[in-house]
Amino acid sequence: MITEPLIAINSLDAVVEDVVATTDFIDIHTHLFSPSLGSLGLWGIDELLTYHYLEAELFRFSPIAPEQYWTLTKTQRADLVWKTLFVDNTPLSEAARGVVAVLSALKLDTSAKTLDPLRAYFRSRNIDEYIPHVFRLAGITHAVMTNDPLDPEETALWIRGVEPDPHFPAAMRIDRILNHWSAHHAVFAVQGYAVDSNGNGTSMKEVRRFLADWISRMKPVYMAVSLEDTFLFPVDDVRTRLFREAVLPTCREFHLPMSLMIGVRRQINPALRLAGDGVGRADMRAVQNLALEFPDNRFLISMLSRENQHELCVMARKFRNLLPFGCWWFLNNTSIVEEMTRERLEMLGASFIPQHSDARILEQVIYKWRNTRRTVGAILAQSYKLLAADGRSVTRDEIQRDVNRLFRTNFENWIQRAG
Ligand code: RAT
Ligand code: ZN
Repeated sequence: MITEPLIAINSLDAVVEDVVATTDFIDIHTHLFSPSLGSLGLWGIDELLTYHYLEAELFRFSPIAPEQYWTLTKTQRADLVWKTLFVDNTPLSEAARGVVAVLSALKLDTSAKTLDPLRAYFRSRNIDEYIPHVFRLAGITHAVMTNDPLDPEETALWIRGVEPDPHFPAAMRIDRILNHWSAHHAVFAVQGYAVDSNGNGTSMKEVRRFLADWISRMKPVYMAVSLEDTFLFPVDDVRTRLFREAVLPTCREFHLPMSLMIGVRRQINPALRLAGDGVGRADMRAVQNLALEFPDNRFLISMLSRENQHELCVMARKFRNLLPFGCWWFLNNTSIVEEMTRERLEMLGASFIPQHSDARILEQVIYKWRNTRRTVGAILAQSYKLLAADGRSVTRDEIQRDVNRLFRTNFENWIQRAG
């Protein structure tokens, strides 16, 4: 019998780096769209530069007023961001460095003085060949979308019929239902569902019918919501009833996990539009109460505040129906990803999902996954070194098994497990 060799401590960095580099990942939360959803999908240099993470940074370096910025065309905005953050200043931030990494991976000029040559490159791409090329550069096989059944632009496309794309699984995002019932319940009526403003009468039954209809249309791999830092459960409100009587029973009926992304403070500076959201520490008792009351539901959980990360690990040790995932949004910076990943490995072993990209623009998956491989790979190698120093060396197969779990099969099992 041939036995796999044990990896010597001084080879661990190289072996882990190689395993991480050669394993295809699943990107479990993005804002990308399949080509079948047409113009919703964003890509190219103008979109990359007008990413809201960079717009927030623009206003720190440029005197332009947000109101004036929004009057510019997208091309003018991209020019201003490029000049401000990439020519007049060094692109040191994570989001700015990301654009550089994308251009470099595509073999484009990272120090261009004007955007014209870059625009010409992106214009000449054929999207059907370009998407697989970008996925290959990013080392991913799937990008899970974020699909809103109450977004007028998106619903029109789904109702007309969307060709399912195996590389872009859908995720049904129900913020408008759970967070803004009073503003959106009327749209249910337009789609033919009998609900009222208080969520009484037939409302819960009709929301279930609505969700079931959209599940059959979108075939989502999970349902999702983002929740504010002040989110509490249970309380005496429509949202608690929606969770209890419509959303979570539907998840159970269709064997779908529920993804909760908690801790956002929406629109703390509305003048910045999409870039105007902030973060706050949340009360983890809401997660505890959900996990305890609904043992037959599976939850994907991402907390936005750094201060909630340790509590989330403790919570996941108590409730097997919680699967922590990602270093979300403001946490997706090398220093914080390092800290969170180390903490999660120490407390949960390989029973979590280290990262998702949250990409809004196609090419961002290149830099976001490159960063993840670099940062998480080094931390994983360090864990194996400690294990070896304490008396147990590992084989390449074992490393491969862990990397598969972290970046593929924990998710696959979570979405496939019945009940
Ligand atoms: O990371 C982001 O791009 C945010 O604007 C949000 O979209 C966040 O990821 C979310 O899904 O709500
Ligand atoms: Zn997101």
